Amino acid sequence: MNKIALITGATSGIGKACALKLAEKSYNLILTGRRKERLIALADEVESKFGIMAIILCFDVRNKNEVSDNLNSLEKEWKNIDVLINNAGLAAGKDPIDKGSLDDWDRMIDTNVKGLLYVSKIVIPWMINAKKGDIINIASIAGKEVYPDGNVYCASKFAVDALSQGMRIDLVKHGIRVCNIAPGMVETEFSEVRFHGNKEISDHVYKGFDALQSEDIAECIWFAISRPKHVQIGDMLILPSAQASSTIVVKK
Ligand code: NDP
Ligand code: 8X3
Repeated sequence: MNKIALITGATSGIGKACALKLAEKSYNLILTGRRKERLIALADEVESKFGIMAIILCFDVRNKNEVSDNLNSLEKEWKNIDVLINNAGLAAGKDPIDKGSLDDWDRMIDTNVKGLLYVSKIVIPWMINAKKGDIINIASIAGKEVYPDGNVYCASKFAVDALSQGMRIDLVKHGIRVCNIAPGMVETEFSEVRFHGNKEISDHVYKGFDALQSEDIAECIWFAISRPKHVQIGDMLILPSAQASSTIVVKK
């Protein structure tokens, strides 16, 4: 059987680009997300274009029972996961700390931190058993520096950064590599989600400069996982050339 990658949040953006990149590299895929039609369409696409096998699991990473029921339902050979990409995540809102919504805060913390943990908790023992594996956690530049009105989203991504370090420390003895991926601005559905579907605001975010595309991040992830066994890429900060920090972006 080909190598196997499990990608959370494969219905869009970075997760979808990772699916296409790894299918091109002959990985069999476990594609997860909430939007089933998109998962079906992507599975069909990668199977027909690249001749690999893809299975879909439709669940919300915030729901620990859904996570464990779906992942534990995998057949034994599909539990032999080589690469876990913890990508599902979002920002909800961009408000000063005194104005933020509790619902937005719950959504971000439950998805970006607890969801990542729920998935990892199931997959890590399989990797330990196999004495191998790559875990890719999609953090953010927002997990390296806090910016105005970023408060809770930044906190959730600082948590992902800390979890990447913690996983690396605890899993090194098992031969598992952990890579923290910290992108700057990537043109995906991220801003549409963040601004609750307000296209007028979200369309503006990536205007006036060449934003990163999802494929740029997938390429970096492929670089990390395709290093020889003795090389571990611990952390990558990936920015558009027009971006110097969370708040400094040169726009035309
Ligand atoms: P998209 O909105 O395009 O994709 C987000 C993905 O996450 C979707 O596939 C979505 O699937 C999935 N997702 C969200 N919530 C849940 C949930 N509760 N359960 C299961 N899946 C979920 O955004 P990006 O591709 O940009 O985001 C991917 C990751 O990259 C996120 O962690 C984000 O924080 C991070 N990131 C993004 C940056 C950017 O500028 N775009 C920069 C730095 C980091 P579905 O809705 O079908 O469930
Ligand atoms: C997404 C990048 O700068 O919008 O994590 O927070 S940013």
